[in-house]
Amino acid sequence: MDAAATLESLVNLKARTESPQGYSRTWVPAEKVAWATAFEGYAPATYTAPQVLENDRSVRPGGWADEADHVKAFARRGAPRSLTSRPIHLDALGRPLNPAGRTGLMGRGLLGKWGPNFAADPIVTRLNPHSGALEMLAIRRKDNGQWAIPGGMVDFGEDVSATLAREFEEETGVTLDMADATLVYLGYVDDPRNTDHAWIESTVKHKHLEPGIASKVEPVAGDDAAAVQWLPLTESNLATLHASHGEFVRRALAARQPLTR
Ligand code: RP5
Repeated sequence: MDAAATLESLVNLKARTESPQGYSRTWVPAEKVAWATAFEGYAPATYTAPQVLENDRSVRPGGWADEADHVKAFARRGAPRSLTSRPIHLDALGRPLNPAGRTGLMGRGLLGKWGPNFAADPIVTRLNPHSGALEMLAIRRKDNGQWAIPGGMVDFGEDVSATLAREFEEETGVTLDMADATLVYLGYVDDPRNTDHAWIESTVKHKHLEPGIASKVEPVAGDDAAAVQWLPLTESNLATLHASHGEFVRRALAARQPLTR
């Protein structure tokens, strides 16, 4: 399987139809999502959340966001580059354009960086010791109440394999070596926070726990999670996972070897 195969074909379903607090999206019909398709009068609002502006790392030590001025940000850290190695196109003002097309909102919204914001998503599965059902250790997100892979954002300068293990531990309380996990996806995430100028790209890895290891796992929800549990990977659960997480799990399961109890 091509781990870098993109999910841009989802035409920003969640990035057009879900609006976190502060977002006021212009409606973009599916057939007008592609930048190559003319959309006369398309002039959505511009929004960058106050907490993003407060975390401008050029003025705040330890800040996690770019400067408000994208030209200054790129002068400091270089032009934005995608995990997929595909070129990132710029608009007339030099702002990076969402590779999946229009979202109905300009600016960075809740995302710190102009262009791609890198995340890491650890999919950890087991077979239920009683029912034999395949399950994933999942968290319920505090921001939208949806079940999700316990992933998170890559810190400045952090190695992505360190992010996978760190986020998994922060969200679930479980320490796990992710070095031998299998890469299942690399690229665009249809996240509700995406805008025309800022979006999430993730490195997704899968690790299946054998019964001896899985039985020792004692999950506890971290500060960022409302709840944590072994979630049965039924079609209905996959369909309601946060962002593109259902598709990530489908890809992980399609790539796996047959599992034994
Ligand atoms: C998702 O948001 C990514 O796939 C990742 O799971 C997550 C990162 O954002 P936070 O959990 O840090 O808010 O789209």
